[in-house]
Amino acid sequence: MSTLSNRQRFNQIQPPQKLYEKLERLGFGSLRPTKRYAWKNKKIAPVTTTTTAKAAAFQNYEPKEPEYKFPLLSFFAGAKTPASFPPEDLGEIAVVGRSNVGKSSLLNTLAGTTIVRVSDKPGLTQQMNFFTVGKLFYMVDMPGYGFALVDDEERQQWRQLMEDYISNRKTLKRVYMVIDARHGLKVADLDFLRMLDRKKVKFQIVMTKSDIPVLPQLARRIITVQDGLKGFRNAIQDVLVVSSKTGAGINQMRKEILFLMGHLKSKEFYK
Ligand SMILES: Nc1nc2c(ncn2[C@@H]2O[C@H](COP(=O)(O)OP(=O)(O)O)[C@@H](O)[C@H]2O)c(=O)[nH]1
Ligand SMILES: [Mg+2]
Repeated sequence: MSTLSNRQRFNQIQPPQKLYEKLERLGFGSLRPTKRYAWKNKKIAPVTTTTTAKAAAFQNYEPKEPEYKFPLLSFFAGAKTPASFPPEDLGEIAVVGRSNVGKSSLLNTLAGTTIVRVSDKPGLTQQMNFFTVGKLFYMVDMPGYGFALVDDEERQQWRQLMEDYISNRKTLKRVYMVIDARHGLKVADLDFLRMLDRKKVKFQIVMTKSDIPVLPQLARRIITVQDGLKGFRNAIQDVLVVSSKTGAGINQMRKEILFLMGHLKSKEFYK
């Protein structure tokens, strides 16, 4: 029988080297070069002239990702009932998550704007907000769930609206569930994910505020979140890791969304 607390178990997770390498590529910094992480000390290949040395250097060289940008974000419609959803004329992604996890900030950072309302007060997104990204696709900012200050009846109504939307929206390509990198998947999140699974809607987890935990804690959190997704059929197993504050991971998320919406050729995507 294990006598370890959850916290102790969490701290015992040893994230693999390739996860740290991925986080470094995304812009989350790197581990301090201590003995324990000696493998982190490998040097960048020196500039060389002979062909074989050049080839060797090239193997260690990672081409810089192009910078992906979204076209102009504009507010298109706010909806409190299904009757006010805009027509299903473009592909669409929706962002869900608990209140205050950073959904609106994420949409702003993705689009390079400040037009989505961000707040320190939870529960302010009281309707579904549809934004157009140029004429390419819609992004939908959903009301936060698990918000304690609204009464049960109101919460039930929001839940119903979101379920209606998720069940019936033909152009919805993917739901991004935003979670806080410090906390991982909470009961309210799992509950929502089960609903998405029942409705057969593909979803992906986005861990935001990933600038806050120190790197080993962030890496451990990613591992526990991925473990938590194992039972879900409609989960994209890969977790997106981002910070709206520093911009780390944002380029990768833009790239994946543009690809999903059909605006990147697969050749560009898999480069
Ligand atoms: N450090 C940090 N803070 C963030 C990040 N994203 C959002 N926040 C803050 O978290 C709070 C809630 O953000 P908001 O986008 O309104 O959350 P929403 O309720 O899910 O839409 C605000 O005070 C944001 O400034 C992030 O990536 N890093
Ligand atoms: Mg919001």
